Amino acid sequence: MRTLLTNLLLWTALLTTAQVMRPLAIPQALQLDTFDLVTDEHTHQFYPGINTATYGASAEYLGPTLLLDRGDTARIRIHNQLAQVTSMHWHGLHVPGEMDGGPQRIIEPGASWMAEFPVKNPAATYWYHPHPHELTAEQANFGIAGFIIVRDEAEAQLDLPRTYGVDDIPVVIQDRKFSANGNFSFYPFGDSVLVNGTPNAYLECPAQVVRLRLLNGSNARVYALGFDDDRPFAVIGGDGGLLPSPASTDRLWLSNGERAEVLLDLSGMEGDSLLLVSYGNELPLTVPGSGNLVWESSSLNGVAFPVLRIRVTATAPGGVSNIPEFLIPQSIPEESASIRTRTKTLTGMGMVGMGMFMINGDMYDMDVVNDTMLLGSTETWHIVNNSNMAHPMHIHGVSFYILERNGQPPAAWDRGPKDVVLVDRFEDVKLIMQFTESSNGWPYMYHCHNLLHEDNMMMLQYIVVEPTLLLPASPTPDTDLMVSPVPTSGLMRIISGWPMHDVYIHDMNGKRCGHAQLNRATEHSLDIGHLPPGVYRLSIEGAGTRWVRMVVKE
Ligand SMILES: [Cu+2]
Repeated sequence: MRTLLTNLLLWTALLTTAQVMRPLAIPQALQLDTFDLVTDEHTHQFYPGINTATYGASAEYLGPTLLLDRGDTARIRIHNQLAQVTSMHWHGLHVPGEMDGGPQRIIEPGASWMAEFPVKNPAATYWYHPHPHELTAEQANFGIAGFIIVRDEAEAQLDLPRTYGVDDIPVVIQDRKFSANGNFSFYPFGDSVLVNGTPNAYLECPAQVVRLRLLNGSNARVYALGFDDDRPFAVIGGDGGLLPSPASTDRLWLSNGERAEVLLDLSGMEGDSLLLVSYGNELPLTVPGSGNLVWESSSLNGVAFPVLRIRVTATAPGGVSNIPEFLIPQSIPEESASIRTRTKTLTGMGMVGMGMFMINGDMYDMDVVNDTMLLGSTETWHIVNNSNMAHPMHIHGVSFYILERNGQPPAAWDRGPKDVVLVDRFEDVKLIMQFTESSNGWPYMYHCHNLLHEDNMMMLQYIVVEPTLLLPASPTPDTDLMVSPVPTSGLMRIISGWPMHDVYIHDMNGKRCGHAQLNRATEHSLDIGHLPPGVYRLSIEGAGTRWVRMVVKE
């Protein structure tokens, strides 16, 4: 009874304080040689006097914004103080497989992991979040996520707002469900909108051009963003870089994991205010966040609701007064350069938070490599959605460009490099991408970024290998040695023109993981079915010499 009363009081407090506007929290921005992020459990008061159990990355909720310069080396150390395993993924960044922080790269409780990689991406807004197997949604829901802002010389040449927290504002939008005791209730949808962890947030902006770096950090909700007076705004960039020129629109959909940089001209508006709204009423019933009554309910579903109040203050010195006409020239790969077309068909039926969704009939299996790409190659993908709802599909390790949506060119603001694309029911979205990073034995994921679908195995993985690994498996005159097939699911045939003594298998870390004596045979069947997927080196000795072959286990 007492608990019930306490809960009721808390809940009433929550409701009454719910209407009070609060200044938008701006995550601390850090620029360091080596970043140290501690993932840990915390308590945070989103509403005064109400404690909510959270996770954070060196913060009570969310984490600092990491500032990186293109061309530099990023060093980020994760110290896991959670009671469970975690991992950390640099969403959108082109990093070698072993640094990508996928589900294989787990960090045990109490352990640390140092990620070190060259910053190759163009200037844009990226983010970090955990990616542990079946725990991504929970850990992200509790609050582990943060912005990564990459800067480069080309962007620095442009007359754009870039004073962090003044006219260049990170805006991560998350809906959260609070239970009566003040804690988060894990659910696909929330009834409270948090921006940078702030409920009922307002932001004071100078009366000039301001830049919002929008990120959908929600579990499942898609936002249809616009302003309350339907004013147009300029989209200058998407997930992985700036556009050739600003694209004007009065609505912008943002699906889970997607980013957009937006310029808003507030000149002459001092003392005025405007409201960023999500027009959930405009979403079709196939999109999570719409008024689809069959799915999990939320008071925000299918309605327009406020996201962020912008109050316009005096002009700040050195502000930007015009939206530039041109931004960054685009270098979209030519379709003629594509060496392969893959079709990824999404199937399944379910709810927003549950169900069984598949990609090409498969669900995630950490021991299966689903695709093998050649390093440097360009491919065309069709993502075809035959399931019952829209899915935000994310590909690690690359940026892609949308070529077509159901045969039509994409909207102007969707023409930049991206890593998440919302594919609605019955849509066929055609993408082009170049694989420029090696997986080095650590697969890259591609998956639905609805975090509940992702944790429910709507995810597959691929590796990127040197093209020489996959040359036709015929004996070459200089070696008279054939190893096939590559890639293999287990069994391989080794045929040589000379008697072989030994074959040694090493993984890419140089660890020996197999040896067979061949007793002067010229043919041998080797089974590596027991080894995890990845790239291995075979050393075959005989005839007074040693031949090395790289093989791929799928
Ligand atoms: Cu999905």
